[in-house]
Amino acid sequence: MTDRHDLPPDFRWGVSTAAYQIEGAVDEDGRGRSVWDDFCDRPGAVKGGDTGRVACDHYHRWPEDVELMRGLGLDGYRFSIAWPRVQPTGRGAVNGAGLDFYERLVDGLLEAGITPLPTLFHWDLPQALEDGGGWMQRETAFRFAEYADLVADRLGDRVPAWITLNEPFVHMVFGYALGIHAPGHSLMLDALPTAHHQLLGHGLAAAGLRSRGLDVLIANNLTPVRPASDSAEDRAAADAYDALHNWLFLDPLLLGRYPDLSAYGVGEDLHGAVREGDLDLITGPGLDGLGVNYYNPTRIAAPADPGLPFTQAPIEGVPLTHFGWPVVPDGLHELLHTLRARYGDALPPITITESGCSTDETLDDTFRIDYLATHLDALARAVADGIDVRGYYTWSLLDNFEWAEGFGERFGLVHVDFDTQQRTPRASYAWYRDLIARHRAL
Ligand code: GBH
Repeated sequence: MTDRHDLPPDFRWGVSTAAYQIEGAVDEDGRGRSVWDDFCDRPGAVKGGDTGRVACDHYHRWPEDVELMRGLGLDGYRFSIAWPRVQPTGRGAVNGAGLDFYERLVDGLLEAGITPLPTLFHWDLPQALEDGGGWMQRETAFRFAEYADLVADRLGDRVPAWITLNEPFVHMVFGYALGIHAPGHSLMLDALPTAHHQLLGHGLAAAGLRSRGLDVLIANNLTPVRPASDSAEDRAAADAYDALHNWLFLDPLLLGRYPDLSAYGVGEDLHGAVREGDLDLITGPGLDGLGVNYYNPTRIAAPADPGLPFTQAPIEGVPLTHFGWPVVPDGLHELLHTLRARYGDALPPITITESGCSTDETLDDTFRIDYLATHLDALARAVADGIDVRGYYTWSLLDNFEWAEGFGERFGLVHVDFDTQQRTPRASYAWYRDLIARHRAL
């Protein structure tokens, strides 16, 4: 077991969650409906018919959850704010009772010595905005900035750093291209305007936050892309995938331009979504940090049939998580190097805003401990190589509503019994707590 003396003394330790996955209380205190409420009502949309209606009941049990965090000795807690609690229809006056909840949570965290790191959008768009086209509509970007402003009005005096969006790639692909997540559209490449509108929303919100002296991050799920072979076809396919998954959501932020998507037959205006001056709005505010959600690398081969310029190939010979995702800690090291090589001085300091794995219900989760330990080894090697990584937030504190998988995939340091809401720390909870304590003592 390592003491992580290889990470800087001010390295920050955290855990991550998201509103719809833990809060429950979907009808309380004036909360409006989100796209996930509607999506969960669709027969067959979520495994087992599970919904986030109650989830971990965190809306009521947050004091107990903050105590669990205090027990870990965390520096930071990344959670998300549910837009429909703040603005039930995504526009107009603030719902004070909704913001009160986050104010109680923020004050409880601060009192426990934990810095809140809120994400403003973790996929739970107000359904009323979706009824008007959701992120396919440019208008949604402006509504998002207005909402960000309202939240910052209330909490900006106590919360130093903010994450605008969580994983805009996953939201675009699962939500709008493939129909696996809410709002459940299967637009394939026609979903590309949602990339631009999310990034525009980020830029507009970031301008407001930064003008208040607040730090702004975005949390992207990034994956090192590996060609299935050395063939020119596989390499071209891998480049095409890389552009869509990674660079579409970073180049505009850090380089002020969209990557080449010609392999998709798509021009730099992303189906006409990009207007004159938009890239300045996206790049202009700047980023104080880049949040990286890392789960696994992606292996890509030439397309099996025409339609998309790539096909995903399995990664073999490595352990798989309960979810079936390959465990490749080295991919994190590789990814961090790729980011530095691509962006150089334009790369802001990095925080790992999600990293973790699902297991079965076991409390003796040595699989998770190994996962975290080996990923921290890979991270520490990148830090030793001179890459500026400031913190590590594990996904997740609690077992929770894992989107289309329902409650079947468990990512928690803490086990949750969804019948009784009993929380039981797993072995990984004690391991993480001790790791943090030893790092502090160095
Ligand atoms: C994140 O998404 C979310 O932010 C969070 O809400 C969620 O609960 C958590 O992760 C766990 O899922 O096909 O084997 O290559 C993660 C997005 C997209 C990461 C699919 C892994 C592919 C696995 N994920 N991806 S594989």
